[in-house]
Amino acid sequence: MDSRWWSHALFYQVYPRSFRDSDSDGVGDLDGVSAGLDYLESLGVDAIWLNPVMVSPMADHGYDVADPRDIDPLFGDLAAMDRLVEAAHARGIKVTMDLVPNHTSSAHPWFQAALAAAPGSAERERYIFRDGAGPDGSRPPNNWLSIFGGPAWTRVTEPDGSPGQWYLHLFDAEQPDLNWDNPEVFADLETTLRFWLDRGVDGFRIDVAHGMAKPPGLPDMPTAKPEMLLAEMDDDPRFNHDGVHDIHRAIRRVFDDYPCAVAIGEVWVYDSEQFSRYVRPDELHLGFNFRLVRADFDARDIRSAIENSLAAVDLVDAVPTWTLANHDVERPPTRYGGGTAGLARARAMALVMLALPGAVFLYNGEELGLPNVDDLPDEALQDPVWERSGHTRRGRDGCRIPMPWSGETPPFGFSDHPDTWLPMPPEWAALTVEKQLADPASTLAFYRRAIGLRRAREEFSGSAVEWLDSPTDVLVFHRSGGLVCVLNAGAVPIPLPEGEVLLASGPVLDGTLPPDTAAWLV
Ligand code: TEU
Repeated sequence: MDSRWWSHALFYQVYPRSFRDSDSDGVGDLDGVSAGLDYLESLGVDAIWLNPVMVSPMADHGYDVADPRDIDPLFGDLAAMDRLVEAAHARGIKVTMDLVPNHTSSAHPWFQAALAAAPGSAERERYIFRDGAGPDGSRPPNNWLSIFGGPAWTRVTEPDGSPGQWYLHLFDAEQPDLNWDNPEVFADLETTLRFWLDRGVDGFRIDVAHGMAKPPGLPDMPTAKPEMLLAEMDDDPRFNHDGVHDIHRAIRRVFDDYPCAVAIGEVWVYDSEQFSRYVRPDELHLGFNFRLVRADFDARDIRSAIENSLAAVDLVDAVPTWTLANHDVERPPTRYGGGTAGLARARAMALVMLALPGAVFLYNGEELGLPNVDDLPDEALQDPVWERSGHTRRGRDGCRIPMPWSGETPPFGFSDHPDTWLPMPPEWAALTVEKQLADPASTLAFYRRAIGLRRAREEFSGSAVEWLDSPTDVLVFHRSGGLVCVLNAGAVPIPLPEGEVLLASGPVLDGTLPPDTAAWLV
């Protein structure tokens, strides 16, 4: 078996709550994923990345893990996970899980023990507890902010009832940060890694892989503005502390016992050189590079995202990764302007992404061209961001709506339960898998063709990308295997270069490529 299968794989991200519901409770689950495997096989995916399915009170939909070595009953049980891995492997599809090493749930037995123990105890040393500032310790120990809003510290009541210490949580208060200086923390993570890898899981996406290590003394943030995106500042002390690389090396040593498994880090680090450190030969196999996600639909911006992502991995001879969507960001058709133009641009960007060398990540529903759902009523909102930001940020629910499979009315075959965990818009009747499979001009049919060509054609080989001359609003690149990809991000149609059109994301007439459209040529 090819141990570097991931270096050109198409990963399909399954948000388990929203893929398919097998037990009629309105929330997707593992048997639902198994039931969708035929669909994923015909789409042409090589691997699945499952968002967290471990035991969790679901304060952040599974990113608050209370038992990392068991499945949450909402999603099934260990037997359901084993069934999924077996059924996926039978189809040649790998299964990767999500690992959350930066924090646990506040319901984790370790955190409960820490609350019950005294300041300075071994139990508290697994997390980041500090005395408060000010004479009575009533102010947070430093000025760090939670990514979800508000201070990154919460004060506890000591077991004797007195006002107590504060603990650090870079995300929700239900997600206390672990103390990675404590060797027990890595030992437990190693047990978790081996637990799943021994069961046949093919690897992990590692959550907040630029977190974990904290600088000694926990110095203040230089400027603490709310709503700061991660690693937007190079000097943000909350993330990307150098000590994180020792942690990745230790994780990699475990992976090296499983030569076909892959470790993929979520690395919100902008600087190319800084990013490259995470994918050195003894650290992560792959790192999510989010430059393309952040690029506007603008030729210069897109080219710079691609060039920088390639340059970052070139520094250390690693493999690039590409992604346009995930469960944290606005869905592409909406991000690119919405409506017909937004969808056309999302399709064009899919061709750009699928033309590039390396691993590609597709987020469930992206292949259907699903837009963000931005008109959810307040009472439907589930993302902790809504509460923690004091109702100033609506959060990420709009990109997490369940998948429409079939039929004319919600829940569109996703569930037998009329009330899905997030409501589904009635107008998605036009976007169901069923309808799109029957329509050769659908977005789904387009993705299937594109993925099929990427898999089958030899022009999609080679790791070098060369930029060809083009007008300002146009991108043309040549992949060393022979593929040419043209993107028209401008306002007027352009003549296509010489060559046979393999596929286009929109209508190509008389050798011209309309605006908001891309084409593959050989
Ligand atoms: O995301 C970490 C992270 O960086 C995001 O919070 C990101 O900054 C934000 O969503 C951008 O809009 C990971 C998971 O992907 C996310 O779903 C979790 O909420 C978070 O970790 C905490 O575990």
